[in-house]
Amino acid sequence: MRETQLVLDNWKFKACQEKEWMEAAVPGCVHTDLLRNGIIKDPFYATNEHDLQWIDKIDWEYETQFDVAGELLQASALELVFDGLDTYADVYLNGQHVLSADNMFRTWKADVKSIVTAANNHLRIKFRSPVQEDLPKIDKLGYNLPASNDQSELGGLGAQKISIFARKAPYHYGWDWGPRFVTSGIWREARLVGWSESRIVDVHVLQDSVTAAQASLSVSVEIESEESWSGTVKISADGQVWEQEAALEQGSSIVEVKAVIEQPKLWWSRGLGEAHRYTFTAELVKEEKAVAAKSVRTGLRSVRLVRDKDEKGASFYFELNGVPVFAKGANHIPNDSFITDVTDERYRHEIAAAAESNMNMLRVWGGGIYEQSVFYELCDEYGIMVWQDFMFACSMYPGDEAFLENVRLEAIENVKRLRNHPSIVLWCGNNEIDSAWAEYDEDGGWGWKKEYTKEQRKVIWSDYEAVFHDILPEAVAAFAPGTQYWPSSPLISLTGDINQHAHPLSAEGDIHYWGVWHAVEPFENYNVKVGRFMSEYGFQSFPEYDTVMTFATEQDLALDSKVMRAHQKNGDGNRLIKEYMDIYMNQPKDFPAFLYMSQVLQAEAMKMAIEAHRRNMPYCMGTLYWQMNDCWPVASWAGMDYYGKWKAMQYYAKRSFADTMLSFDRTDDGLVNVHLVTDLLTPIKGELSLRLYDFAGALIKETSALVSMDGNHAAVVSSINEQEWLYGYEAGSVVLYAELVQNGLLTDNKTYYFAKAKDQKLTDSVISITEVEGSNGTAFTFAADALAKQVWVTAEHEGKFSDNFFDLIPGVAKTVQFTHRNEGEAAGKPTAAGKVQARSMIDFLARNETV
Ligand code: BMA
Repeated sequence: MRETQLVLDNWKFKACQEKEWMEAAVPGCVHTDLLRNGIIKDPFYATNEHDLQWIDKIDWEYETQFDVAGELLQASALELVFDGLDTYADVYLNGQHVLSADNMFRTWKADVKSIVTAANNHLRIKFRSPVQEDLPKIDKLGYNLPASNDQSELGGLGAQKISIFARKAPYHYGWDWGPRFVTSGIWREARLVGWSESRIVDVHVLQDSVTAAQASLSVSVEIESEESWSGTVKISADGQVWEQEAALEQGSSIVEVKAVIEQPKLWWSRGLGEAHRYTFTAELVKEEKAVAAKSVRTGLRSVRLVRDKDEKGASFYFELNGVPVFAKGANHIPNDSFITDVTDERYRHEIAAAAESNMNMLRVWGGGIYEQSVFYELCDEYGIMVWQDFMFACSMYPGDEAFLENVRLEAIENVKRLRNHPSIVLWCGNNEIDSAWAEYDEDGGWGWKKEYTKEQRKVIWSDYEAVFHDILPEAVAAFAPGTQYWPSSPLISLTGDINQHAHPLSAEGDIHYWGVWHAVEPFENYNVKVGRFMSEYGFQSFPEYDTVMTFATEQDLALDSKVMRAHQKNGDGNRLIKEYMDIYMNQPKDFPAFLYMSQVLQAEAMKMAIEAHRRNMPYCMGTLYWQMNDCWPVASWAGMDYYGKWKAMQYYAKRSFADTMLSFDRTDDGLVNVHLVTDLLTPIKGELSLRLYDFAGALIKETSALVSMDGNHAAVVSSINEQEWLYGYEAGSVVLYAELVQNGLLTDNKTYYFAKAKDQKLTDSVISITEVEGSNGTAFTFAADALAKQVWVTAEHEGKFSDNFFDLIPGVAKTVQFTHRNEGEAAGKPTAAGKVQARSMIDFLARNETV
């Protein structure tokens, strides 16, 4: 009998102390069920978060009833399977305790063959409060462990940080962009699974060697059998078949089948080629009949993290199918505080946005979850490489035997679950713990060590080493051999001395550069603090007005209002945005204008950082900004807000990540350099034009030249002398425009300003909007009669434009396309935008300011 299953639904839930049952949605959690039943108000609205902290202090229970019919009832093995229980759960079937769970990242199973009956099976799950469960562990340990982002105070727990005890998404306890909602519930599918004789539990396509000529694979098929038997294990893919005779023992066995594909279609990251995927199907054949089957999808590629010593330090880059790839992308956090609210469409919206923004990598950051399978499937499909953290961030963890064993099983299960995804190119132990603790640098790190005695420090560090230097790498080596493991991000390398811990000027390893923002360094430092691989850096902004209005009223629209403060989780955040805005920009005329300007400020900062990193290729080979997305509507470092709306920065990132890009910088002796950067492998040959315009659109000076450059390369292709070009003109009234044309087609263009934004003499400008003929309201051309900066185009319908927040030079028009955001057929296709509006910086400035 083939494996059959019954997905368990029709759940009810209640607080253990209450009598009344209410309807529940599974997968889901207590918070979303309470909201659906009208018991609580929208957790994201105003300051509601503060009033909902009681939920995690009490126990909750879920129950359902189910009948089992036909084949499933006949199955000789019956198993209850939970893909995710959050977190401390006791499960009872027909009154019998069948399992207890204590890790939301693991799968929980129980043999229930002897308990299940044909009708009215009663399944009950009790979720013990994670707070009550873990509070006593602090006393037992004798001290608090550091957990910088755990908002224990908001949760009514004072300084008691309990997040470190639970193998539960760290961000549930709050973060510097996220609310504190410590959920409980059945967060992934629950089902009854039946099988008889034999079944295939897992198929792993191990890629022993992959080149353009040949892929040599070892396909491991994990089989569970009730009795011993012999037969054939058959693998098929793309019309080819490989077979292996097998004599199976009773119980669990692994059969390995060797497979070779000549001239395979390789899996490439976006920009370098097709992200081709193969489906491999494994079958167990007994007496010429297939008795069990399972298919997996994977892509064939070779990937290597290259850390070769060089004259400056050591390289840090990913080599995909033999090609050094410059990694462009962002850090991903969970898309919602209530992860089961994230539909597949929302995942697609995010990954499609990454691809559209010319990214090729996302980092699944360690304070969230090992993502849902759909996330990785989309990354496979769009050619987005994944830097995968294990779920540990900004904290020290306990190291008792039970905890370590729990972590070991969690690591094995997740590595096994995700190992066929070609997108995953690296597993990383944790986020920022090596540098925060800084074991070998007495005065380094975040000051954590000082809180502990010598003996305590010894224990804490050896517990750290057990997890991140032993258990996790062992799980990767054993279950995804050949996959790179990196102990902590950032890190120089595992030297066991002071040279281990990363700092913003390390010439080896990866870097989180937070000098701009947390340490209030000037944006210009992005040009200087460039490492081999920039895995984090960022700058905050506010979401747009419409998003703010989903949680605030007109009365709340002030930076220091209670509501706006509740939607800013970084203590210094609002002050920092103000401070940097005062330095770099003019005064906004009102609060909505402030929101717009905060986005432009962030976008300009990120453009500087990204382009500096790319100009420094191949010294620097990766740039992942903090952060891609939001988990609720909030002021944060995200480029896309909670509703998936692109902030100014997302459009800027799209331009600065363009596979072939022009970029300017200025040397101290007054040269303005035009850099050309390309990630494409084909050489560049084209005409580079430079034009100097005044803000009214008069062409002052022009030059053009043929330029050529190798593929996968960065170089200065032109330099101009600022003084010469500006002679007789005011720096604040002119703009330099560069354009690269290849074979008659525009490859890229960029503008450069000689004066800081504050000193630019903007004037009123009328922006004309013309619908492109025949586009049915989906494409528009914009033109301005005086220079218009950061033109923000909005549409009546929900969706986005192919470009936005761009500068318009009079005479240099711009055409953009509108795509509607909706599910199904029309998704991502051009549709009518409805009424279109265009505003630019001048419209948001306080009029009494220098404009
Ligand atoms: C980095 C991240 C997060 C944090 C962000 C902004 O350190 O790893 O912990 O949200 O900075 O402070």
